[in-house]
Amino acid sequence: MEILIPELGDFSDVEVIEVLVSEGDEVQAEDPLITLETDKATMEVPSPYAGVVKKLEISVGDRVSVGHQILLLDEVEVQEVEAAEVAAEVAAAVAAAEEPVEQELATSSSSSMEILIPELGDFSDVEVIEMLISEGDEVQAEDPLITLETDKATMEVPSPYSGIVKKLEISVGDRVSVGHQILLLDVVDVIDKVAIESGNSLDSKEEPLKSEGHTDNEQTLAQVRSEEQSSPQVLPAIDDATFIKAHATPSVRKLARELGVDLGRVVGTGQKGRVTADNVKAWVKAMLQQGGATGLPDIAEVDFSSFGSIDIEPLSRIQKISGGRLQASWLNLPHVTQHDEADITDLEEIRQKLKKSEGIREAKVTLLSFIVRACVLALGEYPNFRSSLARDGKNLIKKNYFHIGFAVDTPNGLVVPVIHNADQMDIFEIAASLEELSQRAREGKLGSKDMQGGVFTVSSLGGIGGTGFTPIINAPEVAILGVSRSQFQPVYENGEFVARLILPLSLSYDHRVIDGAAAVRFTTYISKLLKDLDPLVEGIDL
Ligand code: CAO
Repeated sequence: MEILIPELGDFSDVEVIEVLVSEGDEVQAEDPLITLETDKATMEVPSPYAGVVKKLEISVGDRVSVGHQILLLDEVEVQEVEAAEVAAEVAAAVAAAEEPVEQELATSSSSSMEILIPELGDFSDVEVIEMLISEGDEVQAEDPLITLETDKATMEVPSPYSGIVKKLEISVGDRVSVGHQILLLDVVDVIDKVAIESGNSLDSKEEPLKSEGHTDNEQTLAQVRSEEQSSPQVLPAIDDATFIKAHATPSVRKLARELGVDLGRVVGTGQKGRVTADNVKAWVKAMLQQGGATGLPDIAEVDFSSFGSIDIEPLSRIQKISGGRLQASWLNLPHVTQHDEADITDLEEIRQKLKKSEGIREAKVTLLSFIVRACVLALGEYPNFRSSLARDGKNLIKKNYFHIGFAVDTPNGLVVPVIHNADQMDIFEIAASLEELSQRAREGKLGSKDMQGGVFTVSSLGGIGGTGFTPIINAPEVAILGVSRSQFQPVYENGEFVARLILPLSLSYDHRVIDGAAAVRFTTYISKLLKDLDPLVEGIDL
């Protein structure tokens, strides 16, 4: 049977961002098959029938419209779940995502506002299954207030305003429809009459329920539950503010809620950093193995305001993403840092000459350009440094390409753009690439491809200062080179002390993959390249 893209409301030419099934997979009716993304919302297309996927006809990145073939399905048993009904459901979700939902509001007093159930598409008389706030709580605009459940979906209702919950008017088990009062809010910050775009609120949180459980999920769930009984509080509590903002599809959100996973903590490896179901399951497994969020006792929460005045500043999106990744790397990879030094006296002399020789090439040749080139050569000599450990821990994946990431400090946080095929570039091309990528990084104009595919990362703090540091490996890479500030130092040569410009290097490596001897060979090789120069300046007319 050909399974086709159903009616998509006003949308056409929509991008496929995830294919959730593979050939040979058995699917149940209503299992999600693919995820589509418009500029307003992501949506999953469920299977109208149970069966076995015979042949996939689309892949990630394809653009599709109604009637486009998704796959061929071998029917197991045709449980007619009316294709029309499924199509209508998708269309309703899409239509709601497109139209801004105006939140009704009525003023009950000068500062309190009635917050009402917004438009719910085709749904009415829907059950309240979770109250996410209590009286006295402070909420920010778009924080989730309650969770509703129909027989098809769960959805969270966000707050249209920031404020303090004065009085709750509903409770778990109540059945509500559009216009029903949720609570009275003492509004702190009314930014005009806010229209919440449901693409960012309701529909992006719609979570289709699966009629049939996934054995995998059930097993993990059972594991978590039995673990919870023996050691309560294995998983950290869900932070609704970060949960709601996490980049994930509705079914992954649903799975995370079921498992009690704080989605904001899970590092996504899907397209554009999206959290996948596998990420959620792997995170839960890791938590269970470690016996807790970090295997460490939690840090006590302190009411800082009781000691004096405080300000609260939200982290930027980049800080939240990179924070999660850095923590994951720090906790999962056994880091060792090898410190070393390179004599760059002659290199600096040549670099200064190159800088002055106007018109030689466009880009300014920075020290970092030479370091990147030295890393490329060292990675050629020591391939394990451009490998990754397979997830099962049994194989080393060696990469035959030389894409080098480098850390850039931007006003919004740390980002790591990648110079692709740096081995095919001379020093000027590397310099130009560094300049162009760091410029775009600072302007927030990097695309996801600019930050993907790296095999090794360089983090240079030398322009700022420092004598050494411990860089955190950009996992799943296995090593990162930290560079600190060069200084003239006395070096004993031929019976006397001479002033030489010395550059401190700090190589952090994953000790599961690289042993100490290999690490020091690697840094020695880089030091030698930076000192002896020949391979670095090959082809440059000095
Ligand atoms: N030692 C001494 N001086 C150095 C130096 C070093 N290792 N590296 C750079 N400098 C000096 C040079 O004098 C240079 O000027 P000239 O080239 O004109 O002589 C000056 O610093 C400025 O360098 P730059 O900014 O032009 O180039 P860069 O290659 O040093 O830096 C970049 C580029 C993108 C790495 C940098 O802007 C940056 O963002 N660094 C921070 C990275 C970071 O945050 N890492 C930490 C990650 S973990 O939290």
